[in-house]
Amino acid sequence: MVTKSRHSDLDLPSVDIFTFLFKRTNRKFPDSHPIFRDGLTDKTYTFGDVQQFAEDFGKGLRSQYDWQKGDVLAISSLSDIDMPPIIFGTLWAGGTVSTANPGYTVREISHQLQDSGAKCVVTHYSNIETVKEACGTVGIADDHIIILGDKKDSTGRFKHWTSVCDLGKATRFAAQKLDPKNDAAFLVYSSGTTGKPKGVKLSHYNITSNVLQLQVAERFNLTWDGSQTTRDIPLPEPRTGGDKILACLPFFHIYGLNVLALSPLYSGVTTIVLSRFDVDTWCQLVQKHKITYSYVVPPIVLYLAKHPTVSSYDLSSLRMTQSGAAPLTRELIEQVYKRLGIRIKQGYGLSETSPCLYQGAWDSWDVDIGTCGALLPNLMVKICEPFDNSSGDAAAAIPRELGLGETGELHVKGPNVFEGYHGNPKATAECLSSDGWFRTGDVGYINERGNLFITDRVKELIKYKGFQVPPAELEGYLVDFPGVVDCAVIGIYNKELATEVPRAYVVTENPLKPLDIQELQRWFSSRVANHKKLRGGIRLVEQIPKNSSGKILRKDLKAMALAESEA
Ligand code: 4UV
Repeated sequence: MVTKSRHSDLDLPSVDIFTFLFKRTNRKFPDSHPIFRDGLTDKTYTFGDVQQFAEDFGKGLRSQYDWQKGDVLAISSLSDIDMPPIIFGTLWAGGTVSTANPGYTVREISHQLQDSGAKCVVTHYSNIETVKEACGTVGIADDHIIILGDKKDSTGRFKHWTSVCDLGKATRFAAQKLDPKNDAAFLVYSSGTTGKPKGVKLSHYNITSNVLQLQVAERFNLTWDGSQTTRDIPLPEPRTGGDKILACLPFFHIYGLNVLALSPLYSGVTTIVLSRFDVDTWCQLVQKHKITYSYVVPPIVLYLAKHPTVSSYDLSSLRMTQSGAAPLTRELIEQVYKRLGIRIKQGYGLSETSPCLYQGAWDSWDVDIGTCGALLPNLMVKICEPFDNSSGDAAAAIPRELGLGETGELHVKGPNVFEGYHGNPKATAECLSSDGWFRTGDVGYINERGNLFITDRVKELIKYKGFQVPPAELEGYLVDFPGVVDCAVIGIYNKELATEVPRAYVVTENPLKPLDIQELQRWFSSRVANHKKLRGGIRLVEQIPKNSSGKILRKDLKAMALAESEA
């Protein structure tokens, strides 16, 4: 059964992101309105600053690097208020932005630089050695590495981002003409339903649509000046200014990129940027800035429920909090509300959907607690019987549709569904049908109020604290260890951390000569980013369960893990 969103369809403009955000005629807030503020230094960029720096940076790219439409700029950095001008400047110059986790090892970042065909890389000074080495392996010269942060490079080999802006000030270029539905604005990396990370091509139209879909989902509750009177949950008195968002999620992940680095420029909500979450600083900033809204992930919710430090702060300014990127139990949401009076709703989406698909509502927060909320406007959904399509074309295999309340795989269709995987038509065909239906790889059901419950996944993906951990990538590393002949990685849920953690099952060449597990752990940890470490441990097994075509039976391994935990 195909279900349409209960919201009326929006009239979605086909326009590039720069024009959409900076040239719109119905903007209510002035250029001088503060949009991004650094949580630690209080350095602030107004809307006008972001636009000016973006244009300067874009012109600098064109004059300095002969920037052409479609060129890719990669950013490997924690969240920083200098990132939005760089992102919008790259888009202004007709480029595509590819964000990368700064915790990546040289091997991981090299893969993304190579696959995306990046021409330039932006990074923070603290990460320069890793990025430089990775650039060396893919042939990007030092003078195509641009540095963020206060420290300037004295060798002149790297460009500081402000020097690129300075170069832009002196030059005259017009913004590039773009095809919003076909030109890629972002290339973010996701493992999708199977295999290693792939570049998810998100067009300008995908992103602008999702920004507008989100505004409706928040029912225009978020306000820049505190003047609206129709909000579901009033601003705390005195209403000094409007809402304030605390941005503690990384801009390099699609969730933070959309809701924290882009959407505030549309809504005008002042966003306080915290580059690295720690519970004390988060609480201090909520108290200091009277934060009214924060986007979080389930492990942060766990801190709010349990951490002793939290109750020593005044967090009463928080009107709403949204958790997403991984499952969250109703029990934990209720604990937080009971302890602190903080409301938590949930959102659900994927890199491939720009990302938001479902959002909890403000007005029915208490009724819908624990669900992922309702479908955003302009979207259609169907719940289908899960099917194995690893060898085929999503259009050829027609899955059986299920009814309301039945549990199955979620398929969605709408303006924020991606264009396909970069340079990988096979992977695209496995999940995106020719008539636009995208299979998410997530399993769930929809209740009679239209709210979504995610209950499982049919795809391989593991989520550690909201970050993607692709099992196939980890398995690829493990078989390189001397003595390992086969392996499989699964996610197991760790209740104390409120997240999945990866666990490896390993077959050794000679069962009579056991592997040194600690050595394997050390060796493995040096090859992967922190979030991919095998925190669920390594287990030696005689064989990996597989079906007749050699596909790993991960469900059997999950059953083994469950039996072990219950023993
Ligand atoms: O591709 P990705 O890393 O993307 C994300 C996106 C998170 C979002 C998106 C919109 C929101 O409004 C929001 O609050 C959070 O994480 O990973 C996509 C996979 O993450 C799982 C699910 O398996 C997706 O396929 N996931 C995302 N949100 C949820 C979730 C959720 N609320 N509950 C359970 N799993």
